[in-house]
Amino acid sequence: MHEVCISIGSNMGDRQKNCAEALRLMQEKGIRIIKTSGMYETEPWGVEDQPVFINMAAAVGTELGPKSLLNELKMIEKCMGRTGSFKWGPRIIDLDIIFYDDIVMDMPGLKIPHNRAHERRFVLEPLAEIAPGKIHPLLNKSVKTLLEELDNDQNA
Ligand code: PH2
Ligand code: MG
Ligand code: MG
Repeated sequence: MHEVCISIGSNMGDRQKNCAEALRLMQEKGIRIIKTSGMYETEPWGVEDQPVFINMAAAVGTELGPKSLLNELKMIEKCMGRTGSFKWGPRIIDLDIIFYDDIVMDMPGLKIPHNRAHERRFVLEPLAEIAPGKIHPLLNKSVKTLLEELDNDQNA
């Protein structure tokens, strides 16, 4: 079984319910939910003029390869009513693969680790709750360390 860290976000509709529903749908598709963080209300990053987000993290177990898992997650997003918004725009649900075992891959549409995870508090903070010791395979630093570095960065 492969261990995958997923970042979950929503800033439209009933945000808590959307995150919970995404977890339920993952489970329904045979993705094992190992651990989940609490839900965090976070200020929008990138495009600031949009509703605040709920973000959380989940550690899951799956036999699916990275690409198949991504397809399943995209199907869940679509099934929950996500439509094509603009980049960093508002969404009902967003399911991002942050880490997949210790894999490093760079394909069009799928970069693992997620290419901006280490710069984003809304990703690192929930993740640090459930997997503080997880090592970023490119930066060779733990999630906890990356979050601390972000805390110390005046510009973050
Ligand atoms: N997702 C984005 C862009 N900005 N900001 C917050 N706070 N949380 C998100 O999940 C988020 C964001 C694009 O995926
Ligand atoms: Mg995202
Ligand atoms: Mg996404």
